[in-house]
Amino acid sequence: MKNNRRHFLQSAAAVTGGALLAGIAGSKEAQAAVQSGNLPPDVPSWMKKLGTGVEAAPYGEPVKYERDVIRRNVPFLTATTESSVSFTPLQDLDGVITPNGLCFVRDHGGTPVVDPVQHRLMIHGLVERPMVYSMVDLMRFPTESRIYFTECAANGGMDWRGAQMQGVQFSHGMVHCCEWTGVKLSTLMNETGVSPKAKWMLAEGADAAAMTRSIPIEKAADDVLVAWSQNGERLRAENGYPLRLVVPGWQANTSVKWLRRLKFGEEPWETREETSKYTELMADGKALQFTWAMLAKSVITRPCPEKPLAGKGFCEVSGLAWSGLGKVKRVDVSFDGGANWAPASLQEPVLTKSLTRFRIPWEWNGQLAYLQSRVIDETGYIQPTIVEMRKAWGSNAVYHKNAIYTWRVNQNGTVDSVEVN
Ligand SMILES: Nc1nc2c(c(=O)[nH]1)N[C@H]1C(S)=C(S)[C@@H](COP(=O)(O)O)O[C@H]1N2
Ligand SMILES: [Mo]
Repeated sequence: MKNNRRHFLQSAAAVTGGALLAGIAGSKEAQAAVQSGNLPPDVPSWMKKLGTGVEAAPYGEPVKYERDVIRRNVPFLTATTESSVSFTPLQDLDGVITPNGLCFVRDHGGTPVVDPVQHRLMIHGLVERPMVYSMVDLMRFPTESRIYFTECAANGGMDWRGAQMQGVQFSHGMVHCCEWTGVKLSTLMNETGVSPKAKWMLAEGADAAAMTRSIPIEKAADDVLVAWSQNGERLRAENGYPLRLVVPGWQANTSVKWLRRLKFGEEPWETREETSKYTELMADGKALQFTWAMLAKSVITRPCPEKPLAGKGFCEVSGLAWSGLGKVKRVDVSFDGGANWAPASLQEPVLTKSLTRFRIPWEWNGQLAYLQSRVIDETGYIQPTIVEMRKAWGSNAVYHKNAIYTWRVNQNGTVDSVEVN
């Protein structure tokens, strides 16, 4: 184990010298392509005629070669496609922003198609000036754009009792990270004159599930957005068009989509989604309620089962880390199942409650390896091991699993999801 670490440090030093990169050039595919006549020194077929005109794609789509970069679902997870979830293909993404068409979708009653002209947001309860806003009204307020991750509380829940999801798309893909634009909820709270007596806010969606959650007033007044844009364009129907709540760092269930009503009151409403669901049954038979923040988590997205290693030698290990409590401070990576750790580099800027990309160079010697990542956030919270989690949460839990995750790299370069404890 100690030797592994020394080996790692040596290879990282060699990489900065650039010498190892020579080993990457000239893959078998590249050699084969040269034979086809479509690569240098030949002039490829697509250089011999004009390309398509700009009007061919008034709204751009990915090229046909990227057709398998899609959201996917797990048939055994949910009974119907209306109450279901499709997962973000984390293995195919770079950087931290999730493209709109690839953001995981979790619907409890299907995606409604809401007419923005008819849509209204009602604000009432303990307020001085109850209001019903149209989309045109809302869009006249001062706006903000903020980058936040959104993670379903159930992300990773299928692996609570042992590794079973063969792939990062399904083990970690109930998270996305977008630049949201809208009006700060605090602006609307000032505008409607929320009473000092109000301690809670109810948010209700305009879908068939009428998804409804209670949110404490301190959070509502802090960093919550009432958003109509996602990565620069209007929301996608499945992510809440024309209006959604964005509750940074908290379980995504509180980020109510198709937002139609906000009510202020003195007590939580004890809705279905905060009593029979989204509570955590502990070992003693009691349940935790209102487990809001998504605690720090990280995962290596390359390599992973969907992205095996191409060959021995240099390999950049890359992944994502996030914390619902603030910024990512550090990510460590282990190549030997947690015996030794080395710090990864973090892509700047590191933003609060956003996905953060980490990277670390690795020299793979063709041997079995157990890759893990471990995040520490700015509050000092350290991502726990699965053993620590089970000790704290018992074995009934489903939500909020944020344990360190392990990829076993096999000698043939394939990658499996395993549990190390
Ligand atoms: N109105 C409404 N809002 C909702 C839901 C829903 O079913 N209806 N699902 C919630 C859950 S459980 C999650 S994880 C997030 C998912 O957001 P996304 O579909 O934009 O990824 O939306 C939340 N907001
Ligand atoms: Mo969720």
